[in-house]
Amino acid sequence: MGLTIAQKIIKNHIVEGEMVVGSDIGLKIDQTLTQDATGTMAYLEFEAIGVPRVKTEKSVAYIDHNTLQTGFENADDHRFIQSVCKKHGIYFSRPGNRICHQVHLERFGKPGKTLIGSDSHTPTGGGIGMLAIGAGGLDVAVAMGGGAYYITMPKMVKVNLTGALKPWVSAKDIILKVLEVMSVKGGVGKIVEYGGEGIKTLSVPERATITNMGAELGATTSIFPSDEITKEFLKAQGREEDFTELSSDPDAEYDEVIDINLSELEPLAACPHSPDNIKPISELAGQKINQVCIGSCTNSSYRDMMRVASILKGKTVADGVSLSIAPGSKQVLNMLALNGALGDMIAAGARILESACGPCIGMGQSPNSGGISLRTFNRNFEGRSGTKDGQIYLVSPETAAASALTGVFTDPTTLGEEAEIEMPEKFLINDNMIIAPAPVEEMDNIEILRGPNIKPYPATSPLADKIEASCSLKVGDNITTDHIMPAGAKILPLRSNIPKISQHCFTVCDQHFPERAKMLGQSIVVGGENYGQGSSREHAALAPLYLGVKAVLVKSFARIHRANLINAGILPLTFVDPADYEKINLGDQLELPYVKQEIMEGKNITVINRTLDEKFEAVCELTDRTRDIIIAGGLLDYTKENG
Ligand code: MIC
Ligand code: SF4
Repeated sequence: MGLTIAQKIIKNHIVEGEMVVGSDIGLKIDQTLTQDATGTMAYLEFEAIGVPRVKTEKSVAYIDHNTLQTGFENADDHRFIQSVCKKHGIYFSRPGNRICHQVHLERFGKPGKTLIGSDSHTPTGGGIGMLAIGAGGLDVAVAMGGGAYYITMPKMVKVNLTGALKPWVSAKDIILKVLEVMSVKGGVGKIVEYGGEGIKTLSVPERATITNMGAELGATTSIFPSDEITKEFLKAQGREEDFTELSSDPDAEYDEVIDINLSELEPLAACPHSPDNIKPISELAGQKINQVCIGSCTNSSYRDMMRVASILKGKTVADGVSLSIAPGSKQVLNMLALNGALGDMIAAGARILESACGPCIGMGQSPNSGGISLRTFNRNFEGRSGTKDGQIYLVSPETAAASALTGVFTDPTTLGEEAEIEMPEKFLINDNMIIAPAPVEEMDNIEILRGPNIKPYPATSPLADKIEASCSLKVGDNITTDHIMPAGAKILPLRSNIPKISQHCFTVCDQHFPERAKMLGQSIVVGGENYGQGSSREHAALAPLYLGVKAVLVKSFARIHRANLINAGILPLTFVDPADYEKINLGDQLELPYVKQEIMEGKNITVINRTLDEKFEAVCELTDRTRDIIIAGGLLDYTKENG
């Protein structure tokens, strides 16, 4: 039987297990990336593992999230990361070099290689034919130390693209369509591969928009073939030698096929508060808006920015609308500055932001109360913008720019003729903001620079024979990591200080959770479907760990968060019968009397609700390896014990 693109890369990198859907496989990792909001913790973990020099082909640390320096904390983290990189063999992308995924695609991504990153949008690299997967910081630390990265062998979905996009319809509209078809949990346990004649019409940055936002499907990753278009992109980046061709075999088998005719697509929006709540722009047209933000790792390529500049040229942003623009990389910003496009944006009244994640992660530009904000980003979860009642719509750069000029939702297809955007034959290449690590002989002389806000990894303990704990929180379906561990300008600087950041844990859902959990000493959190969707932030597991959460009992989990819970030594349990969700209330006394025995024997977990006098079962699906991790009290302890 022929292989899919992802199966070919997996086959070349598998070091443990078998390529059978549903089984645990270990992959050799060629490249890693971290960003600064998850990076400090990842490097503390790397230090704790005790490997002196990274063992990957290339590891890069980016500074792009915590760029607002309203206190010493973020700057201290940046300094810490830089010193770790120098000592331990990691490339350091300085603040100002911009967003990790965009820069990695431009400068380091290689078709056929494996990449894991401590950020859920790492699958952006799938646009260039990499097997690029988002993971928790600890998984990245282990991979930097030469350890394998474990996933459950996913099913394969093919998205077959036919036809060609109409003018003004763009790659963002394709992924919004896929989200409409598959939903935010439709990709769990799957890799999404793009194919069909339609892909030949899409440049690498457009493909990367699609694989980037594949994270919102809950998919393990998304990937495009590596073809002539990939080669041209690499050539324009001065990296033609990094090209290898990669395609699926003609007889490759897919578990699911989705057909999308690009010619039939129209501009779309993901409406509040979920990336799969899709409506055509034509249906929203005419409604007043307050803010437009253009940028993020989804839509800030040279092509996107040139398109925006061409729409804004000679016009003025509508009265009552704030338009902010953050190009995705220094390369893009510099090219716009040199070719005059930046001038067109400034003249139109755009507020040019530092090229970083910025508003996407609530680092400034929170909309006004109840404000309607159109963003070219990938997530519109409640409260993520920093304004609790903000109404965030995710749209293409074309829709965003057109609407910024009119002050109402505007279908860009009404704009008349679309300007031709030429992809440059050669991008502006200047890697002066990437610092290479020190040579091995000098590493011992390098001092690691720590700030007072950088606190160690929280204390863990091996799995106890039984757990007696109250339910400290009961939440519903689709709880995101932004609910569990909110971000934003005020909280993000605490990413390297778990005791402090844990005071904000779940406060979006229940302000009293942190103090209640602490008071209870140990507790259990109960939730619904797709618990933990969104970010890869392991803080959504480490803060609960610090607050004494022993188990999370839900109807179903999102992939990365479930792995992060296991890494933190917190039991990820699912109800055998989802109806049992009703048999627990906030504050109920719960008991897992035989938990360790049951885990060791691979049995269902007995749960007793002492308050309601109910008894039922939960599942804790573990492989041999994850079972040992849970018993050891988390991946760090396990790695220290097992080398
Ligand atoms: C996000 O988009 O939510 C983030 C911020 O990039 C996160 C990582 C983090 O929380 O630091 C992600 O997507 O993994
Ligand atoms: Fe940054 Fe937003 Fe992309 Fe996350 S989704 S990496 S916060 S730009």
